[in-house]
Amino acid sequence: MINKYTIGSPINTDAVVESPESQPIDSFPLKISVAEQTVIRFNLGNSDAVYGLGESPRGINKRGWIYESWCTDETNHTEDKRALYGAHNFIVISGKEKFGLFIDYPGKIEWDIGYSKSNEVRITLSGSDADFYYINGSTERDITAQFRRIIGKSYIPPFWAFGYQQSCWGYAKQEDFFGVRDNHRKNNLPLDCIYMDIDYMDSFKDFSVNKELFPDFRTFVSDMKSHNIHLIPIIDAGVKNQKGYSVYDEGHEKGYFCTDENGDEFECGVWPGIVGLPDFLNKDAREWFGAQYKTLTDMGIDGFWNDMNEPALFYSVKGLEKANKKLDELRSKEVDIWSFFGMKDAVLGVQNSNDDYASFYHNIDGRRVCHKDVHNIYGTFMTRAASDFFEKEFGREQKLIFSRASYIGAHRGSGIWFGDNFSWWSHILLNLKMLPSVNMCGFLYCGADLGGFNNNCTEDLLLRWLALGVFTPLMRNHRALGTRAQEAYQFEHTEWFADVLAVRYRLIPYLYETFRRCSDEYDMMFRPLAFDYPDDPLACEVEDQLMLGDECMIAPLYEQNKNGRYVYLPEDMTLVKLSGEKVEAQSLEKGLHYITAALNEVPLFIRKGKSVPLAKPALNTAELDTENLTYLKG
Ligand code: MIG
Repeated sequence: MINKYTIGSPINTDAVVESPESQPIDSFPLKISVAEQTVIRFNLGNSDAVYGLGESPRGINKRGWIYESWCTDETNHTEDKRALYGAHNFIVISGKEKFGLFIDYPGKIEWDIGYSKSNEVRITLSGSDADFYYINGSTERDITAQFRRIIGKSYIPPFWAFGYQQSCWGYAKQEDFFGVRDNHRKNNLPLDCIYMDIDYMDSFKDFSVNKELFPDFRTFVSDMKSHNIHLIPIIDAGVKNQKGYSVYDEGHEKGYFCTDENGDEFECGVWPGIVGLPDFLNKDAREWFGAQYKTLTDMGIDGFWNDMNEPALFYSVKGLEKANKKLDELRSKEVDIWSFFGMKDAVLGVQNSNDDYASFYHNIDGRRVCHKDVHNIYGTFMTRAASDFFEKEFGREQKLIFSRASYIGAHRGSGIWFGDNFSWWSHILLNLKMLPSVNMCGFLYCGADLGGFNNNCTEDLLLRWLALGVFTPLMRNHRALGTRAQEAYQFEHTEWFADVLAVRYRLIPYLYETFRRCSDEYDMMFRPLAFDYPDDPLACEVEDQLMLGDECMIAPLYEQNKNGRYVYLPEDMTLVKLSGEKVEAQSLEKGLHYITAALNEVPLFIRKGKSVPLAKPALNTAELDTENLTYLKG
């Protein structure tokens, strides 16, 4: 049962596809004070849990911290953070009383979930007007399914997007890409996609290809495809401000870029230098930007990742001027410790500054709207530009597309990846914890940078991380420029990587079926154990295992120098260790067990009476035999 309540005239975010009639706000079941900043408050029972908030820091149970909905280019996914790249305003309260709450509001929201007062939730919007959806249901899974129904079905990518994918910020020349392909094939390592990061472009100009690096791009793409490798280029939000660059010229002429206080084009700096920010919230501008992808699809490209669309701003031209003035001022004085810190703050403050987000404007159906009031839907509408175009031009499920920034609603046309994590053991666990939360918000096609984006990866870290990534729909190894090479063939025991990656391909028929079913039935692919065993207090506290589909449980190893870990079984299950073609099964009883797994083994727990199909290993999805399957039985 879903009730909707509306305050004022909210901006249409397009998050919801099936909206019930609004009820009078005085019948809203929670304490709500409507003012310049609308606030909702309610109490929690001592043992209530709070689930949701999609792509956020911290635990599966969100209680005990303060979060923000504010899409942020956050390069440090540490516990002290409040926001990452997504703004996913849905929570489920799980206690004696169970309910769901979705706040459809595109500006900033603060979620104090037992941070100021341990038994109180206080949600503060940065404005007043919003739609609120209050959802009653018998279980957490049912409440979530009801919510998922109103936000519409989740995006389904092409089948090949379930293959293993290799990425690196730094691949530039054609030879780099050939090398990645050949080294995988040579070492019996499966691979379906190679990513092209910003270096493939000419001067970081969207929809351009560097001619010196790729003299015949079309042939290059089709050559890769003849080896069953899809190339996936990146597209950044900002369009290089350069006369003579047709995308910029056209956008400028048509007034499709965001404007500043004076109505002039808002100028900010990102990778290409000064850029115009396309006004994706303007329908015409959005259609225009979407159509630009054709330049690359015409050359055989069939997948993209949209980056920097929070939007990330290194600086604005005005912000940089202001900072420089401040530096001049401070420099003219004798430098003491305070002016030193003043300088530091002046410089660091120019990036992703709130002043900048408050100083540019959108044109939404003729209405001039300040960016800060709609910040959280910017990235979604960038990705919508692409996904709408793909659907119109090629039909559903033909193109791979995923985004860094997102709001609920983006899940209908695209996937997401979890941004710039680190090669840290703790980030395997963070990856696991985000999965059920983003699934609750409709994002099924998702995954983290396996092996970690920042810092140097080690062989054991990558193997353990891949043993989780084997289960995530997006299975991509990606790293930052200047970090230690982490392709599977870069390490000592290449055959161990072949063992783990083979398991992915063996599981693809199962994962793909489960994925489709979850999209069709508004279900979660990954669930907290609490959703399946709500009456088992031990299961309800588990933060490092997940239910997968209706058949399995996963419990990856996430600590260095360990051969095993404790796993809690909420019912009798069969533990299977998968490695290459090998399958080792063992029945285990409900309770706590110490299970071991070698670095080349993937542990998987199968529920009693359930079975999981397994294919023969393959080197890419095109060669995968999805007909002749054997079955793992629980
Ligand atoms: O400022 O394109 O999250 O995956 O490799 C960094 C370079 C910009 C951030 C993305 C990352 C990508 C990187 N980008």
